[in-house]
Amino acid sequence: MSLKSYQRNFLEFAISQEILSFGSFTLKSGRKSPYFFNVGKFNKGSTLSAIGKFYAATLQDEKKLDFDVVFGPAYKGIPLASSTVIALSEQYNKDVPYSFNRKEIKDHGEGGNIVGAPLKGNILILDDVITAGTAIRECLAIIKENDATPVGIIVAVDRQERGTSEVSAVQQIEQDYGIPVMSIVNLELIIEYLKEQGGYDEHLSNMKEYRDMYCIKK
Ligand code: OMP
Repeated sequence: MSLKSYQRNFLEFAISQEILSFGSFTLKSGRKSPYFFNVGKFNKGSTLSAIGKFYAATLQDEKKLDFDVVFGPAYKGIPLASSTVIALSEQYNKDVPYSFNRKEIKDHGEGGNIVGAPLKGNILILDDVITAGTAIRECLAIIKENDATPVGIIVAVDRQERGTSEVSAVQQIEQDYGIPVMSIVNLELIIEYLKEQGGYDEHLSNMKEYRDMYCIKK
């Protein structure tokens, strides 16, 4: 697997903004990880605008998907989906509807728990990170409850971690739902980038150890 230029730019940007950081982090799964991708650090206009462009570039580059609506699950998917549809409109002249869910049911005003474009037709789910796939499976359930059809998923980082079988969480979702899962980068590409840059020896050996323990073998 080799890095494309937008992936290299993305990693340079994410590391410089400390969105991708190295150290010791406890994940939702309880695993102790030597790296973490923190969407909470997209906390100003320039970084949020940049991340939308990276998602949009990946969508342009990856399998051509026929989708009607981009769905950004609450909470972290909301600004990411918003910034991606802005990038699709401004950079690729694609005016894509988008929506997101409320975590709390609203029973007054317009009611319901979907905000934005109606959740109908072919849906592209856009979220931050897939580790075990729990968050994405919850989101797929929301799409199904609304009688819409999930046709693809895009995340910034596929951590390539195994769940209960020998395939990764992403591969398991692709098999279970029959839809593609795209990512701007994955663990393999992050390792590739660190090697290419040099000076990350300690982090690299921790990342490789983690990969051997929890991730799929390429
Ligand atoms: P899964 O639901 O196990 O796929 O974990 C994905 C979620 O974990 C993300 O939506 C984040 O809330 C969180 N997470 C990160 O944000 N960045 C990481 O690098 C790793 C995780 C994580 O806890 O696994």
